[in-house]
Amino acid sequence: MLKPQSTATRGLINLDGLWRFALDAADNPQPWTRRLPGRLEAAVPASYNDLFTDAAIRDHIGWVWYQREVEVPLGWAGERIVVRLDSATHEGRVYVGDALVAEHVGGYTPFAADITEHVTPGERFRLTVGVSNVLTNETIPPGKVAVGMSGKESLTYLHDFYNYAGLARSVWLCSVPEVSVDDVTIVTRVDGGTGLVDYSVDLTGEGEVSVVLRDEEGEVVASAEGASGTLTVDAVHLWQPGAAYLYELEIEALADGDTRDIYRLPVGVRTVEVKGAEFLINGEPFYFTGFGKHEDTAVRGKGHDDAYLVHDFQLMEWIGANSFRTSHYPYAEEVYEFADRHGIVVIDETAAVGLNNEVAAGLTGQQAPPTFSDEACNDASQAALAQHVRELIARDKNHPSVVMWCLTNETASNDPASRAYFEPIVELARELDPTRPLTYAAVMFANPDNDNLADLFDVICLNRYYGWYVTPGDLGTAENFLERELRMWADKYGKPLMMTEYGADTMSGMHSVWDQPWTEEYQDDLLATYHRVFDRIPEFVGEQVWNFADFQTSIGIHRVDGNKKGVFTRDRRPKSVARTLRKRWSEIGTTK
Ligand code: GCB
Repeated sequence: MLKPQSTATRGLINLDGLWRFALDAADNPQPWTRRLPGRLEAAVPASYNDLFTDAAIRDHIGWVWYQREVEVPLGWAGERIVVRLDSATHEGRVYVGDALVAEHVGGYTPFAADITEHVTPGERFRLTVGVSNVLTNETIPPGKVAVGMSGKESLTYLHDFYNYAGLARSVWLCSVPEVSVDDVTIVTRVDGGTGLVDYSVDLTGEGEVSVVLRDEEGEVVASAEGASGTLTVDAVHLWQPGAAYLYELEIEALADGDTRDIYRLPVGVRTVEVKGAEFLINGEPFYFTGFGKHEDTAVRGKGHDDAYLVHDFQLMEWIGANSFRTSHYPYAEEVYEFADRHGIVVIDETAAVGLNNEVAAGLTGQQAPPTFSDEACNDASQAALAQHVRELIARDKNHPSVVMWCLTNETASNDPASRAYFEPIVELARELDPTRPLTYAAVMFANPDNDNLADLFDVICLNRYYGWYVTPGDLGTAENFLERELRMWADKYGKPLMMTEYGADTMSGMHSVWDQPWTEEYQDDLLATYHRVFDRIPEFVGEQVWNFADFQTSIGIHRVDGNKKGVFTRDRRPKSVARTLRKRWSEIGTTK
């Protein structure tokens, strides 16, 4: 479903705010059939975990319930009425009154239900949403409910960021006309100074389509009739990294000559291409600077927040970053819209993180059970990832800021079995979007000799921790190891290479005159070491530091109240390295 919007033909009510909240409980079966017990209220959008002081809520495994009353406007009679959840992490069930109207698995993509049959304009209804935080080997990302010796259940997973859950994004009630715009696909091309906007519109119901393209001043620059076609924009103003420009496509659905629906979409005209070892945006070599990020703040967890959105982008601009990766899951749609408007380049990543049993084993010293097996990443997990890729590309395909899909973070690509699992996923992504390059972020166990996936992708992204997990405290050896490895990748594949993770945990305020891991100086020196190497490799097209900000993790002996590899603290104060990056990235700009 297209992102809901309010136009002359569409009504939109935001259902964010305080909802009644309760944990699932054996003594309250079918909680959607009545008012939730107790007095707890949860904020939407927000993860529920850190809102309450009760450990039983934070550590709860399974379903929780959100509930509120909703009144349908009288004026919506005759329209289709839809409830849309921007996400429910990780599984959602939506009830209108006693009726189940939607079920969705996958915590970071939207879903909707047509509830016209269940509601009456002018009347109120009870909206109940169940959300489960459970991860299994067949969810993306995977996880496991384990029972400890005391009989207590715990949820384990192979990614380090905390498993925040709940309604972390907005919930909407929408009215949509019978004849309406169901989907739009935009592909842009450039021919000299002329922009070509290929559009294709799907309608619900029988009708005709007419489209108008306006520039930022509101002047019509092109128009057309028909469900698909190409709009020609003379003297096109391109969407450029650091210099966004958005046209607006107005799509009108008509029936019997009358306007039935209007939907508007921002359009950035730009091209993306990988040529040899270069990553080209609008035909010009682009060098990525920036971060792997997280959706993570105190109290809200993964809850979307416009204030943090604005502030994070301000900090990225201040530091000279031109891009970020949505590590390790699709972010709230508002984030991409903001990037579109502000010329920030996005590598859009799936939630396929932790598909690698060796990562946990590497830390425990144990032998890892195989990642690609009936017990772990099996056919059902692959089908879940395929569905997730479909939902991600359907949701984000029209954002000019999105220049590449990252299909997985740190899977076991050193395992030959990874190929059979990922080859169909790569084919699917190429079929769904033939216009954008594909990548994956390769784990440190995968090197040019044992990796089984690199040839399937357009850009090789590496996550490397020389000087941290490998040779901690010894940056001289780290520099040698890094350079040797990067040259091997470059020589073997001749594809663009970039670093999507490098960094060091750093306690803000800790200092030393020596090479001491955890100090601010060490973070600065480690990054400088990497930068010297990057600057010596011609195939190198980008550097994204791990991480933009400190973030919450599950409990672990190598984590001090979370992962501290942020260039900013969790409350967004710069560590010393921020000024070093600011100098380097401001000089680089968009091309090196
Ligand atoms: C990685 C992961 C990232 C972790 C990071 C770390 O390789 O991709 O999610 O947070 O290492 O700091 O350990």
